[in-house]
Parts: sequence; C-alpha cells; structure tokens
Amino acid sequence: MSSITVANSNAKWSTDTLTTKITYENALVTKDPKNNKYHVEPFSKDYEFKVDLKAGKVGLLLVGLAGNNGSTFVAAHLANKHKVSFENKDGVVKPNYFGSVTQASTIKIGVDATGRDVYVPFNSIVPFVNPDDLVIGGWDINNANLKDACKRAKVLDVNLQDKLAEKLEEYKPMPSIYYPDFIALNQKDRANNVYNSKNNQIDLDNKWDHVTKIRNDIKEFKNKNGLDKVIVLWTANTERYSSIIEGINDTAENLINAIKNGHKEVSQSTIFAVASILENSIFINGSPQNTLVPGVVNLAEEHKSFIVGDDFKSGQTKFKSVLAQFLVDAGIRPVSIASYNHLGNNDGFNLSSHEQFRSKEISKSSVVDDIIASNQILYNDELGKKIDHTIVIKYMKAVGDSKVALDEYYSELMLGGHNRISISNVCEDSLLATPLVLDLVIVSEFLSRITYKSLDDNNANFEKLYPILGFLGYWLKAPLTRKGFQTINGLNKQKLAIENFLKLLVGIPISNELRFEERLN
Ligand code: NAI
Ligand code: DG6
Repeated sequence: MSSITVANSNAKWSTDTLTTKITYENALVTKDPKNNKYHVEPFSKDYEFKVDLKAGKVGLLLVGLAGNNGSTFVAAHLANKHKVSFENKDGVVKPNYFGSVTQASTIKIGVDATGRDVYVPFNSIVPFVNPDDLVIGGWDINNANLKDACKRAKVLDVNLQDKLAEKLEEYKPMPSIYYPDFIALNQKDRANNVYNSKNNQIDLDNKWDHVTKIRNDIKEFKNKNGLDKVIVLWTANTERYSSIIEGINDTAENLINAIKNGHKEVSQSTIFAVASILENSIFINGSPQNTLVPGVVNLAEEHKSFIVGDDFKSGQTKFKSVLAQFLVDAGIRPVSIASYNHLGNNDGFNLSSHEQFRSKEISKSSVVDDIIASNQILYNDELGKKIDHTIVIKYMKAVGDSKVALDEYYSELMLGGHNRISISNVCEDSLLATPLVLDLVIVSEFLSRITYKSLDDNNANFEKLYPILGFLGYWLKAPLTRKGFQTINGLNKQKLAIENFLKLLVGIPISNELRFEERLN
C-alpha cells in the first residue's frame, strides 16, 4: 500500500488494485512547407490505468552472476537484507543502496500550506517490490562461488566480504551457454562452467537445445523457490554486434528458424532473450550489444512479454546526458566531446578487444544525438549538424574496478569565444552499476503489473504496456526504442517521464515549476 493518500476521486484503491483515470495532454505540430510556419494543435486523450498491487514472489536470474556486477549485486542484497554493517578506516559503514533511484531518492508530491516543496521516498507512493524479498540466482561460464567471485572482483571492503562470506559461498552460478566468437578471446580461460561443452568441444550447432536448457533453468528456479515471476538480466561480458540479416534475425519466425538451424549470427545473449520471452520473463540487457535484434522485438510483441535494453548508464554517460543537455539548452554550442576511460577490471579486459569495444563505442556515442537534434539554431546546415565525439577505452590492470573517466567538452560561445570544460570522474564501476541493476528490476517488475485502456473507445479492453519498456530509459545508455519513434537520452527528460507516470497513477498532478503560490498575487 502507498504511504500517502491523495484526495482525487479519479484514483481508486482496493485491496488488490489501483484504478486511475488519467488525461494525457500533448500537442500535435505540423509545418507548412510553403511558409515554414508551425501549426500547434493541443490534444488530450483519456485513459484508465489499472495497477495490480500484488507483486507476488519475484525471482531474479543474472547472466554473468560471478562477474563484478553480479557478485557485488548479491553482496549488496545480502548486506542490506541481513543489516550487515562493517568497519573501514572511516568508521562503521551501515548497509545502504546509495545510487539507487528507487531506494535512495525522493519524489516531490506537492507543496505545503506555505508553498514549500514536500518530498517522500521514491518507493513510497506505489507498491514496489522490496529488494530484500528478491530471490536471486543466475548463470556464469565461470564456476566461482560468490565468495570467491567477490574476492576476485576486488570491489568490496574485505571486512564486508568476510562478514558475508558464508552466505555468499552458497551462491553458485548455473552452467551457461558460451559462443566464444561473441566475446573477447581473452575470456577463454574463464570458461569452465559451460553447458554446451563436451570434451573441450564447444557445440555451436544445437542452439534450440540451448534455448530449451535456459527455459528449463528458469522453470526449475521458479518452481524450486515458489516464485510468481522471474526476471532475467544480462550483466555478462559485452558481446560483439550480431549482423542483422534479412531472413535470419529480422522477424520472430526467421529468428526461431535460424536458432533451430544453428545460425552463427545468433548470439548467446539473444538465446537468453528468446528463452526469457518464451517463459514470459522480463528480459533486461545491461550490456551494449544488439541482443534485442528485430526478431527478438517481434517475438516479444507476439508474446506480449517485456524487454528492456541496452547498456547500464552508470557514470560518464549519465553525466554526459545531463551536461550536454544543459549546454545546448543554455544556447551554448558543444562542438566536440572527448571521452577517455581506463579501467582494470574484467569488463575492461574484454573491451580491450576491438569488436567488443566497438559495441560499447556505439552505445556511448549515441547519447547526445537527441540533444543536438533538439536545437536547430545551434546545429543546422550552415554550422553543421554533428559534433566531434570520441570515445576511448583502455585496459589498465592496476586501477582495477576504479574506473577513471576523463571528459573534455569544447563549446562555442557568442562572437567566436570558446568554453572548455574538463571532468575527471573516478569510482568503483560496479558500485555505480549495482544500484542500476536493482532499479531496472524493481521498476520493470512494477510496470509489468500495469494495464490500461482508452476511454475514448467503448470497446477497448485492458492491455499491457508496449513490450519495450521505454520508461526505463533513465538507466540505459542506448535505450531500445519502439520502431519509428525517437530515442530519448536526456537524463532529466527520462527522469521526468517515470516520476510523472507514478504521480499520475496515484492521482497527483504532473510536475511543473510554475510556483504560482509565490509568483502571483
Ligand atoms: P565482468 O567481466 O566482471 O562480469 C561478466 C561476467 O559474465 C563474468 O563473470 C563472465 O564469466 C560472465 N560471462 C561471460 N559470458 C557469459 C555467458 N555466455 N553466460 C554467462 N556468463 C557469462 O563484467 P562486469 O563489470 O560485471 O560488467 C558486466 C557487463 O555490464 C559488461 O558487459 C559491461 O560492459 C556492462 N556494464 C557495466 C557497467 C559498470 O558500470 N560496471 C556499466 C554499463 C555496462
Ligand atoms: C569503460 O567505459 C567500461 C564500460 O563498461 C563502462 O564502465 C560502463 O559502460 C559505464 O559507462 P558510463 O559511460 O555509463 O560510465
């Protein structure tokens, strides 16, 4: 149940459901090519939304469980669930989920009688799953239990690792599917927990059998733990891009046939996505590669199953999607952005291989596209419609998980002036990514409980949201977007969308900063 009550008769709570009538307002803009004038036509549409208030028992299966993100995520879950504090040189550290929007941020619900803003915890206005209640498991091509995986990752303080050791040791990854061609060759030695390997021979032909194995793993995990639903999240190594080939991975039917024929362009992450969709499990891709090829999107549409991607937006890119937006919105014209990274964890080692780096380069580069496209005064045929945007990633073992990100924003000011902003950003990469994993899981699970119908159509039935959960763009570097629609990267726009949606669901007006209480007489 929500911790607030809203005096709005459009939002009705019962024990099981919240039903809300919402008016969606926007404006349709057309341009007259004869005189280049815009015509704006405001419109509104009425909807009824229904939220199933009971999440049930939720399971999470991580692909890449024994990696830095996977092991840090489980350790954070255990530390918070069992309230394990530990001591470091600064004193006692209590468990928390700093960096998680759902667990550590607040949302404005209105103003008090004196006009002051009132905030409540983000997770207090609608019933999200409590992270403590998640049942976690997963796969890895490496067989390390999570005590050993945390030690190898060198992310968490040793005192915390020691306190959690017994519990962490109980988590062991299930054998996974491994197609060596998709991740860096330098990962070969890690692969000692591989389902499709017999006598040192990797089976790349029976890919449908691999789908079946993953489906069975999901089913067994669900049954064994008495779960109502399972979410699958890819936090394994970055793969190379798959080629999109007509007749192979362009439609659901072609993709299924390609898997049955063992086609070489079907990646292991796509196998996980297909298996998840067929099990009606939400699938989230936390890495940059194009796991969610058109055939996967089509399959998700056919099965009305949810998919989310791509690539966690954790540090440098998150900052970029704020700073670039700020510059362009201020009327300043960024002309180049140079982004360097060096890191020494296994992710960095994998990315030191060209094809895997290329996947990351694509997702990191696309982040300013919509921001630039929003301002035709600064970006046009005369001045140029693009900026120089360079991404460099270097593996440097010594710095481990403490990634160093250096950015230089070079912009044009008025009358030929220039502005150079340099940013240095250092922190444990996996401590930034782990809260994002949690948010993606918690929010996608919540969105999966929502149905809606149009009130303009008397015959409309309640249906689920569109399978690509675009509301999760805030947490992703390259948000997968419905065909024909524009990708939104600006962080503030992304946050506003999810916050406003939650507010509307409980009957609170969407955010605006008009502050008439103060500014009118
Ligand atoms: P990691 O290299 O420590 O962990 C990846 C794990 O995946 C390894 O344990 C590896 O054995 C396993 N793996 C590889 N292929 C597999 C397969 N076929 N099935 C199951 N497991 C498999 O990497 P880390 O740091 O945990 O990052 C994971 C992913 O998240 C990477 O793709 C990275 O690019 C992405 N990412 C990480 C961010 C961060 O801030 N840490 C942010 C954005 C994305
Ligand atoms: C090098 O940048 C390694 C990558 O895996 C990143 O650490 C990760 O994608 C996070 O990137 P960002 O740009 O969100 O900080």
